[in-house]
Amino acid sequence: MSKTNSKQQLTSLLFSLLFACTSYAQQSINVSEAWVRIPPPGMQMMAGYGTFTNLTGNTIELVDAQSVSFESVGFHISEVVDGISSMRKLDSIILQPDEPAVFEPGSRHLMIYTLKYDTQPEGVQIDFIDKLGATHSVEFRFLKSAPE
Ligand SMILES: [Cu+2]
Repeated sequence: MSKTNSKQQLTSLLFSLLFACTSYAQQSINVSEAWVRIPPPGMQMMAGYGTFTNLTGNTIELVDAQSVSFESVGFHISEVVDGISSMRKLDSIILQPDEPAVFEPGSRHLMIYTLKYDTQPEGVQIDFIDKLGATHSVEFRFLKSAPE
C-alpha cells in the first residue's frame, strides 16, 4: 500500500466519522409507529399518530408541523366534555427527555388536511419545527389501522 493511499483512507475515515457524528446530532427526535390513517374515499381530513421520543438531554418544544404532501398539519387533542367528543388545537408539544409523548386515536393526534396527490403514496414525510427553529423530519406510513 502506498503512502498516498493510506493517507486517503485516513482522510475518508475521518470524513465518515464526521458525517456519522453530524447525522447523529440531527437525530434528536425519534417517532416510533408513525402512521397516518387512510381516510375514507372523498375525505380530506386525516389523523396521524406515533410515539415521539426526545433523544437529547434538553426539552424540545415543537411549535409547528408541515409537509410538502399535505395542505396542512397541526397538533390536536380529542376530548370528551359532558359526554360530547370534540377536538381542540394544541399550540405546541413539549417533549421532555426520557418522557415519550404518545399520539394515539382518541387522544393527541396530528390533524392533517388534504393530500396533494391523486394517488396515495405508501408514506409521507412530515417536518416538525421546534421553538429554536430546527426542523425534525419524520416518515409516516399510510395504514388502515394502528400498526401491530
Ligand atoms: Cu383533530
